[in-house]
Amino acid sequence: MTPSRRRRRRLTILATVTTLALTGTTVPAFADPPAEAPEQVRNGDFSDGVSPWFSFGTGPLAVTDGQLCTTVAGGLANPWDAGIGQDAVPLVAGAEYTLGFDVSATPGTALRAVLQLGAAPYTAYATVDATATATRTRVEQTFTVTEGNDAAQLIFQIGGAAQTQTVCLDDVSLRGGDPPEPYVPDTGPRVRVNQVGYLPGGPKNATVVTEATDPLAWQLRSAAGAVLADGVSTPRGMDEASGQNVHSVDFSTYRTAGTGLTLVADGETSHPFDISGAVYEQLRSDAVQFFYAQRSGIAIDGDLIGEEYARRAGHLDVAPNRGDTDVPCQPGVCDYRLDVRGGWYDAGDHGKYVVNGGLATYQLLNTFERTKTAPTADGGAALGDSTLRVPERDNGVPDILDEARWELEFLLRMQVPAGKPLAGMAHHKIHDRNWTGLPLDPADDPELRELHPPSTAATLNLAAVAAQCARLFAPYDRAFATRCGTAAKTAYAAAKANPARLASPTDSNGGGAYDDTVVTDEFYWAAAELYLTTGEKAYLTDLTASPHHTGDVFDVRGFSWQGVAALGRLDLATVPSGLPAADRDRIRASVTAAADTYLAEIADQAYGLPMPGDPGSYFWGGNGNIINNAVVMATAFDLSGDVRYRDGAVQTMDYLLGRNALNISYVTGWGEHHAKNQHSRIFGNQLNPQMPNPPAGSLAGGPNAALQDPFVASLLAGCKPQFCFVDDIASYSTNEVAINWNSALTWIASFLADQGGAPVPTPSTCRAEYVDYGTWSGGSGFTAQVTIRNTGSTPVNGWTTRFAFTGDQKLREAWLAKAEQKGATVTAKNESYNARIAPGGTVTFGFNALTGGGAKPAPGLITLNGSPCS
Ligand code: 9MR
Repeated sequence: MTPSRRRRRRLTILATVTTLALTGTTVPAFADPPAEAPEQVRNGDFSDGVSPWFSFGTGPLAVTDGQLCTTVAGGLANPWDAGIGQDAVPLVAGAEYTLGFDVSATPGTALRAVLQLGAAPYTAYATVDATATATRTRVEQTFTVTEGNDAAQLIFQIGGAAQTQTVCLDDVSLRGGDPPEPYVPDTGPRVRVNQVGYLPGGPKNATVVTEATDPLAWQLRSAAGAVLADGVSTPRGMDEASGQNVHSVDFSTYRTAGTGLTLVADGETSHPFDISGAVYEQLRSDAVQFFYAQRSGIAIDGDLIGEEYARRAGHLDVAPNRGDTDVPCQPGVCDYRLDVRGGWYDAGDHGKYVVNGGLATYQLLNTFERTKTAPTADGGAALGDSTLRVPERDNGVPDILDEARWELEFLLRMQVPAGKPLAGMAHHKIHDRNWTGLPLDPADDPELRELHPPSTAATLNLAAVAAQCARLFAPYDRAFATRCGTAAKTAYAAAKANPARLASPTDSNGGGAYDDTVVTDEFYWAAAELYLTTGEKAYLTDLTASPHHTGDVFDVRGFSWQGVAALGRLDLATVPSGLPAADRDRIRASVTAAADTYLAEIADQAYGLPMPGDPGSYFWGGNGNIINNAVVMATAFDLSGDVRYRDGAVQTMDYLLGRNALNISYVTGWGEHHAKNQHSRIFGNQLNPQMPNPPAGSLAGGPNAALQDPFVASLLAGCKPQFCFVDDIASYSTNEVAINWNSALTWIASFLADQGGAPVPTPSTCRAEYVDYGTWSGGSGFTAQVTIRNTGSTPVNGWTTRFAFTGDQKLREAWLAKAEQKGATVTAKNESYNARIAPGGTVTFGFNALTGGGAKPAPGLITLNGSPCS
């Protein structure tokens, strides 16, 4: 700043600061801080749009002619009943700052800028009072703060005027304090491992960051330091994703269980890890627990998940909440109000979005559905009733279905009621009218909640998961299953009648847009789920006519909420259906072909993850996509029994749990050094020590080379893809929590937990034939017969075979086998007289069953002693 400009500024201060509040912590000063004083406010000129500014008690925040403007109603009781602010402003005790801003208000009002603790007791560190008129004026004030806070809140309190105002701000600046430290992440030892551990029978890989170009000696050491195994590394050269010269280490041949092991190479000792069949057992339950902690509309019970997570019910219209039991639409969108209580908060915000809720619900339901047929899943016992931390424990329903139902009930409420315009469609989302600050307990959110327009994508998400609900809940709650089935059909029909109602990409005030211009994939997914549930030809016709039925749906960069054709494809591959065998085989082959692509990517990447190394492969929420590639590999394993696919899924987890450039586990509470400051209004510990960190098992979004929030835009400029992440609550584009990422984690954690103790199924040595002899008693029951042929070269001595009904079919009695049914899964064991199946020989058993509702195709997957039969 030139001296003359400085003088001009001082004159402005004297001319425009009407009141200088002398609070206990504010000391006025009229000396300029050094000209080079660092800027502490992000996006103060609004050149990047609204973010990271938030507001409360105002109309929508918008950038107009380069200024941030909003409206505020007259007659509010207090100045702090409406405000505009930003979080995570660092203040150093004893340092001098100059706060400056341009402001105008029409017709005109007093306002107050406060630097404060962003949560009760809202300690003020500095306060500047000003008067805004219709003429844009600059306000500047210099002061010393006596109390520091690494992440204070800057708030412009603009409530309390008698008349309604339009307020605009520009060039907001807080100069002073410490220059931002050059950011150097703490990456710990240069030997990068899965910090949690490895399965005894699984792959064991690590990465060493080194200058060395020749192979390095490595040693696997016990907790006491004894050398358990050794070998040499493989130089891999420069890794594109990290910009590092690296070697890889493979110690898969060491299979003995142990704890506190380390890997030593190049003079560095890795973080400790275990080798154990149980490494993923607890993650199965932790990953689901996240959903309970995110529940809206119910008090969170500390006895269930820890006292620090206990909180009041959010958004049940108890003041200051204004939702969600009687929510209006955005102006002009509808003339009715809906009760849309419940569901999960999407992520770090308090929004609830049908699109993303759909994917997350699908994955929880599919985590369960997999257990019905997957050879290693033990019939779902580990996700059954009273196994997880949900308040509905002990109700006779598998706990993972209970958790999914919390969102399903919400999704059903989002459907436009009969008799209203667009009846049967689903509203795209419901959220706060404006972005709120952090942290914020849901029960304290004062913002108006609004329903946004119905969309085709949301409607098809509802159709798809409601169809899943209909078949999966059928054995447990017939009435609920029927309600889901009806909603699914109505939604699908409404989407067909309104195929191009797209959510607006600019509708992102107070919540995410979740816009999507291509909905053919949603149509495919919904048709697939409806067909699998009902067996009805109309849905089969629609899904086979879809370009996605034969197109490549498995992107090398994974799938997420915007592209959901893979969900339909995966379910058509695994859920029993009447699809012609050739088509089913083609679909299954497409899953294994995609898994082959991901395996090739793993082999290419020195950090062993199934994602390319270019910056475009590191995007917002990419950790979810990476896991979803593992889901495809895991499904390929479930279908084929080929352990290369299982190992690909297992190895993907190494990357997420520490084998990466930052040496960080992206799952809270898992691994020596793990992410714990994810962007969240609920888990706001970094901003308010009274609040908790995210619960163990919460997945961070992950490195995002596009640096899409102002915090990382300045902190990490120029980062190599794997370094484009910071464990700071301010970074929503790299480090948020979200239901669709934790649903991917839930799926894979359950799969991985199943691999620990499970014997590795040998590729199939049996062929199964299922013959349905048709219905009797007016259609209420049917008779079927199963024949198993031993296609191996050794006799089978004692057999257990398993298959699953699609919906509510109920086994009545079996002959030539001892059979029982749990949920939809049937297990049949030999009688004493037919225990042996000679090579090339067969056994046959039969049964009578009640038809129930929905489709009753031949089970697509029948296992013999844990191995899938062809
Ligand atoms: O996960 C979403 C990501 O794919 C988008 O690129 C991003 C920007 O539109 O939005 C992400 O979703 C956020 C949503 O919009 C609002 N709630 C938090 C979600 C996770 O960051």
